Amino acid sequence: MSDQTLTIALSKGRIFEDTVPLLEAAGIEPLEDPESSRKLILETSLPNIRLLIIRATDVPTYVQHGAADMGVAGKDVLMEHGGEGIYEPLDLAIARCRLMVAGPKGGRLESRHRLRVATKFVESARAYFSRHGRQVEIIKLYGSMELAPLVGLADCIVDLVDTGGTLRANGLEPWETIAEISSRLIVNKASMKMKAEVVKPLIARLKAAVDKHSTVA
Ligand code: PRT
Ligand code: MG
Repeated sequence: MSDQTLTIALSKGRIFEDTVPLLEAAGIEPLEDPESSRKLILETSLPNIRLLIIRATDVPTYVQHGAADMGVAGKDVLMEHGGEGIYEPLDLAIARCRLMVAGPKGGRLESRHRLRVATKFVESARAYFSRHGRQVEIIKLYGSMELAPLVGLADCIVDLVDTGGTLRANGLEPWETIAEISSRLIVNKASMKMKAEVVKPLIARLKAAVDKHSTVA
């Protein structure tokens, strides 16, 4: 029989917090809290299932290469990664937000020629502006994108927006929506086949948890 232990990759913070109730509904309880423990590998109440705690943007990479069998990642992160070697069987409907173009209040996208766009979502931004036939110069940043238009580094930004509070606090406003974002369950393509006996029932249990959760909410 093949090895039926299962490794699930997750990031700390909002994804971990929103995924734990779904895992618990599927019968999997983490034995430690990553916010208080420094461990990167967490055991669970099921001896054959463990969790890896890694950076959100690294989750698809671990799953693609089979270092984790499964993972939870934002659609934003998956769009940047490209999805090679990965199945995306389930929308977990958690950590929802929008990927948006945003800029200074009262500014307009149409009025500019070669826009300078600051973002960490280089692939999604490039694809979006090219779909709309717009010439842009993409400036790659790793965080605090809101600062870029304020100091003349860029005309606008592409970033995730939830409440809009971060934009407002910096004199910016949303201009256009690129995509509705939620977190997805992802599965390594080989694990889906080789570990079908544990992977498939777990996907089904998580789907039931998501369905139940979304009818309550
Ligand atoms: O923090 P780290 O650099 O390790 O990685 P990360 O920022 O990718 O991880 P994390 O945990 O912050 O986000 C994980 C995932 O949560 C993202 O990939 C998204 O899919 C999802 N998500 C949902 C969000 C938000 N909502 C969100 N609001 N991720 C980030 N934000 C940030 C946004 O970038 C902006 O700075 O919150 C700010 C905007 O929020 P509002 O409410 O002010 O609009
Ligand atoms: Mg963050």
